[in-house]
Amino acid sequence: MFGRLLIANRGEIAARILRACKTLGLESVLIYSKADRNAPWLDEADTTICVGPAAASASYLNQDAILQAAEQTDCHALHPGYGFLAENARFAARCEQQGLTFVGPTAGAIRRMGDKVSARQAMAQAGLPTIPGSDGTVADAQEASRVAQRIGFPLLFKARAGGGGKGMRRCECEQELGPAFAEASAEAGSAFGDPSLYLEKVIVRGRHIEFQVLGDAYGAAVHLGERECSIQRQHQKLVEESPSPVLEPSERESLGARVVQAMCAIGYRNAGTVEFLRDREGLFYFLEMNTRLQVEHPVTEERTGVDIVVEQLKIAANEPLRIRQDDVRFRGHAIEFRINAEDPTRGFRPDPGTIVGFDPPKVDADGVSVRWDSAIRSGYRIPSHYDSMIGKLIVHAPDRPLALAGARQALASMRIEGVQTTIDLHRRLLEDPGFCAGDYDIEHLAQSAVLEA
Ligand code: MV4
Repeated sequence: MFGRLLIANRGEIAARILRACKTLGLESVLIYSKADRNAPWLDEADTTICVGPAAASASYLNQDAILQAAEQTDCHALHPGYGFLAENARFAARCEQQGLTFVGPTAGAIRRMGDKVSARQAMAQAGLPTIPGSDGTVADAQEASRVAQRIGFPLLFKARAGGGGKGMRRCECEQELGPAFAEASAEAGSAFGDPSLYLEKVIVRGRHIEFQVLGDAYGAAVHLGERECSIQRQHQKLVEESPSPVLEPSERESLGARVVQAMCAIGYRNAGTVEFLRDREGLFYFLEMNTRLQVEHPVTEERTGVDIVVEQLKIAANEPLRIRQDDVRFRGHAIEFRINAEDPTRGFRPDPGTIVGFDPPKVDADGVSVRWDSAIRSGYRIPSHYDSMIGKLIVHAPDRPLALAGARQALASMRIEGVQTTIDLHRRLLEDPGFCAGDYDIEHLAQSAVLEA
């Protein structure tokens, strides 16, 4: 294991990575911006170092400042967390050039999966089903029209450099292709600096189901099962659970095996997530691969008992994976609720401010546990410069009905005062018949009464 780790992130994930350092007896250095100088998660670090002013572009995204901080504090490795620089291939390459181990996949794997066209090609070649669509990018509406004749409507233009829904346009018919191409291309160009587009057939009312994987430096890989993340709003996930209410154990085994095979085929190293859309007939299609630790990783940790961050650190230190696929056991049901400081009466826009009262979630039921991944406390002032997520409530129970009952208890017991949050939304979701029955898809939340505050 390396000697000292730079944690290049903030908030709950900085606290989470710090916890993994303690588990491994690893020294840690935490970076922070001026806006975070009194932040609660800094208290636990061995060393802290300021990397710049409040604006993320000047601090948590400031590659030069972060690389210099690593050098100054004599760190041997860097964990990027999620967001910020976690999927920046150039940054990963710069770390390695400096002799700093990037805790994540190689720069090459990040680049390959960040390009959604090459990701699709790589995964198709590695044996995963992909959504019918164009071979590579489409140059203009004429080419799109030829693809449409082959695969039919509705179609989606997607950005090659995309993800998160930016640069996506849906077309119902031939006449829409021209304007949709122009809009999607312009949006992709300004958002990603790359206007290239590709086409896919629309999967209507799909479910978003993703597999967690781990791969080591010696070509071994395992999967840790799936998470269902279909409860989302404007491409922001709000609830994630495992198992998916619609995945049979035999399907988990067969799809999981294909995912592992694909990871071996591309030589994937460290933690990753392979996303699928499941259509209404139950068919799975590869969507994207995320080459980072994800926000919702605790759902998998609760269900498998594997500490994913500890595994990431061991893999980065060139230790072989000790987990064998046959040893991975899936226990009970885990569900995560993202608690964001957002105002439901104002379209869930971020509601930063000072937390003046805080009671953590509690549950008292046999076999039911709560986990609260957060770095807030009473008196904490949420800066306006960053993401609005302030904590994650994770409930683990023997089965889904008990997990939902535990979640109702936990959400009733917790209290955050001073800012508006998504707590009430989750309380209403737990009364929604479709959600409670496990009968939902990516459009469910928008079409339910849950958002009506
Ligand atoms: C799709 C799709 C339907 N059909 N692709 C949204 C963001 C990007 N990651 C991919 N996305 C989608 N791609 C085809 N061919 C529907 C979505 C989509 C979505 C996917 C996963 C989770 C939430 C979503 C919300 C809206 C749209």
